[in-house]
Amino acid sequence: MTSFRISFCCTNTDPEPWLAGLRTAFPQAEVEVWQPGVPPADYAVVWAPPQPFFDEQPQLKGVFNIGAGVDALTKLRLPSNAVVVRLEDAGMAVQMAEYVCQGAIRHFRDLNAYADDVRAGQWTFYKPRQRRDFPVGILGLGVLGARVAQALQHFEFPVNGWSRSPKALDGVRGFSGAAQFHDFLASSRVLVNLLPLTPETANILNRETLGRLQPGGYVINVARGAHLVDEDLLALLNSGHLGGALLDVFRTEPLPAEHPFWQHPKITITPHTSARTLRSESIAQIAAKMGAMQRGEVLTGVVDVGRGY
Ligand code: NDP
Ligand code: OXD
Repeated sequence: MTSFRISFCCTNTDPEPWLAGLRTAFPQAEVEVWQPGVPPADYAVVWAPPQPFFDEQPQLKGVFNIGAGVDALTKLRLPSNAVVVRLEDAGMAVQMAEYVCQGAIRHFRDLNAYADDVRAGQWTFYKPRQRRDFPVGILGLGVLGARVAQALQHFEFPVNGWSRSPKALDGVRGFSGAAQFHDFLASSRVLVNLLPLTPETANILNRETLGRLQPGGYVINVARGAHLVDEDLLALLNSGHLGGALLDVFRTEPLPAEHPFWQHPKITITPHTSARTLRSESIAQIAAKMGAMQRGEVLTGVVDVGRGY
């Protein structure tokens, strides 16, 4: 195969192990970290690159995102001929399933309250709850949402799912489109957000939508901070309509020190860690797709930039 150039431009990522992995996968390629002024590349491996990166890359054929969500790319001006490809699972789905299951189970089993009591030296019991009273609604039934739906069923929670197009997943009560959104919310007590961030889904977790969840609802946001209207969540937690929230993603990351989420007794936060990009799995997937692209084969995980995901 003829030589080609791969440019690596990933914010907050140690480049060296990625460069080594990509050079092993493509010994014939020149693989370099992007800096202003370097020669333009044929392929790019990126995470949240700056606009000048694309402005200097008119001949890119493929842009490989080292994450599942592409909202940091779709807000930029992208080269018109480049195909944008995202990670599909690559080891993230099982992490997301374990994270969401632990969050739903901690809430359902009152484990945070037990932990507080034990710290206070108290031996207390809470009344067991009925699983049927805790239907879990998943916003987004894509690669990650479908895996989460499957995992929750092992613990016998009723599971609802909402997607843009209708889906038939075993054991999942499916809802789709705007017409079925309110029914989906009214049928759910725990809400898990696994939507991509697009103009249609920004601010989708707000006072009106979260207010439609069954009383005592619990919100697990593992998608993007800009899906959630922070003040609306706080108002619904403080009014008692919502019982708690587990948040992994925030409008500003790291979450600013003065943000009320840090100290709120009903909110648990984690630092965008629910499903980490795993380097070797990701490089293997990117290498397979880049090879397929060079051979002119059809790829999965190609982003519809106009749609936003
Ligand atoms: P997919 O593209 O596979 O799935 C997206 C799902 O959302 C699809 O079911 C899609 O519907 C649905 N959807 C999109 N737009 C709408 C809409 N307007 N109305 C209703 N449904 C809609 O994505 P993944 O499952 O791979 O990833 C989901 C998100 O998870 C990522 O975009 C990212 O933001 C987040 N993420 C967070 C991580 C973390 O560590 N916190 C790690 C990895 C991802 P349809 O099937 O009909 O197209
Ligand atoms: C992703 C993420 O989108 O880590 O992959 O958030």
